[in-house]
Amino acid sequence: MKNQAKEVVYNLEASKFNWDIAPGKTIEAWGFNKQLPGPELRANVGDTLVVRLTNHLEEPTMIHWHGLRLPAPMDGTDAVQKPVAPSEVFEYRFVLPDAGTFWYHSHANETVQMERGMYGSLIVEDPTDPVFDGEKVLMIDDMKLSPENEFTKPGWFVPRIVERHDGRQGDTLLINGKENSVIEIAAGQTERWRFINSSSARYFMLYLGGKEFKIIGTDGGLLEYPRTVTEVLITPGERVDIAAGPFEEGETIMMEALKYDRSTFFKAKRQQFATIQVRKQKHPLLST
Ligand SMILES: [Cu+2]
Repeated sequence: MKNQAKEVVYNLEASKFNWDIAPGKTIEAWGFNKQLPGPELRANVGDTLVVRLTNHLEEPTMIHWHGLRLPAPMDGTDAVQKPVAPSEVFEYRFVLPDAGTFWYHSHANETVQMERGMYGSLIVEDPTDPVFDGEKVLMIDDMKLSPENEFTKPGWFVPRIVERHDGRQGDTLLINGKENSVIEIAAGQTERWRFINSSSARYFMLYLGGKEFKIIGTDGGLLEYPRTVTEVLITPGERVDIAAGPFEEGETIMMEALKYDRSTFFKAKRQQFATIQVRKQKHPLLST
């Protein structure tokens, strides 16, 4: 059966909204469709992606399509596009020439807009992609918040020079917009996990408690051969697809970022981002 190229349409509404990064911990986020990250966009290679952006913010915005090959006027930077003014609508429309893990983010006043959550994933599938038992998209981010859960201004707490040198790195660690999230996988399953580093400065050395996993894809799509490792570096903007599992029932595995020294003022340290919980094996005869 041959796949027909089609038009895939999404509406993205940019606005401010309250978002719980943890129970009782609410931030004023800026984002798309009142979600953090914004909606996951999915299409097949060869499809035409149509995204209608409506700007409900009080300032201009626009969307950059990170990692995609597309016509310059659709690329969403101020070099090629007039920013979308408040209450205006802009339609992005382009063909998806490559399969892989991509993402989108604001490219206007990024230090504010991106930091507050204006990003999401774009997954381009190929019918010939390897098949797994499941798939997850995991967007890595960090936020720099005050004890009152407000976004700190540059120069708050740390001198401006530090942020200028190191980049803005916060101690609120998020996977898909949540602190300390629990990621579930059934025992015996192997899943494709698509990691996207949407932070502005964090070098994320992915580590799953010493468990081996396979790197199957990177920014350029699938690798020719998978590579088995216990850690992999994912730099800001970068994507890494891994095959995770199989794990044993009842296992609890920490998803951590190992320390990675990139000569910053502050010493790099090992940090926990999420917990992986391995659930009961799916029964092949009972599953639908
Ligand atoms: Cu980008």
